[in-house]
Amino acid sequence: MRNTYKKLEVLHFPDPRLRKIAKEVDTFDNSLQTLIDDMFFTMYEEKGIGLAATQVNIHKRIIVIDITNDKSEKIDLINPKLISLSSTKDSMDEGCLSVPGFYETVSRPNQVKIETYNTKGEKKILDAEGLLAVCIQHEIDHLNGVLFIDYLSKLKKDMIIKKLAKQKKEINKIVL
Ligand code: GNR
Ligand code: NI
Repeated sequence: MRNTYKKLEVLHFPDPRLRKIAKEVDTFDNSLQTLIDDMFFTMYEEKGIGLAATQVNIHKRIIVIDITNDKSEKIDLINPKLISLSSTKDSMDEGCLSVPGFYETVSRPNQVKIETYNTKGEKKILDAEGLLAVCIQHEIDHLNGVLFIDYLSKLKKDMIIKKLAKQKKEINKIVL
């Protein structure tokens, strides 16, 4: 473990780089661990419970998650693959570090099983439910260029797009 970490810049919607499809990791080396450490650091700094590499402009299939309040359960997922989804769904309010300030209800399967790799390149199976299951699905979506706002009605999504465009205009006015 190092004692200094890099805070990575998080891309914001509608940045087209958030739509890229991430590629599988094929080399399990020290630089992978370094990237994961920096992703955890960035996620904690931004007060998120998950972060996908896509969000920091790295288009590799890497995810970090910690849904605890005390940074006590770090989960890193490499090349995660959903192998089963429950037919029962649950609705939860979701937010995203790439769509700051917006929280909307999304319905998703409430239990998932994934196949994933650890930093040593060993294959693992993980069963999840509740918030962890939601978070895993939200993050795997990022690796596929999908955002939670894509699940909203056109009306809601358009409203968010309009508000973000307005915010940007206000910021530019101040800068000018
Ligand atoms: O911090 C986050 N909170 C959250 C809440 C409900 C469902 C998903 C999430 S993930 C989000 C961080 C993020 O944007 N990850 O990609
Ligand atoms: Ni997100």
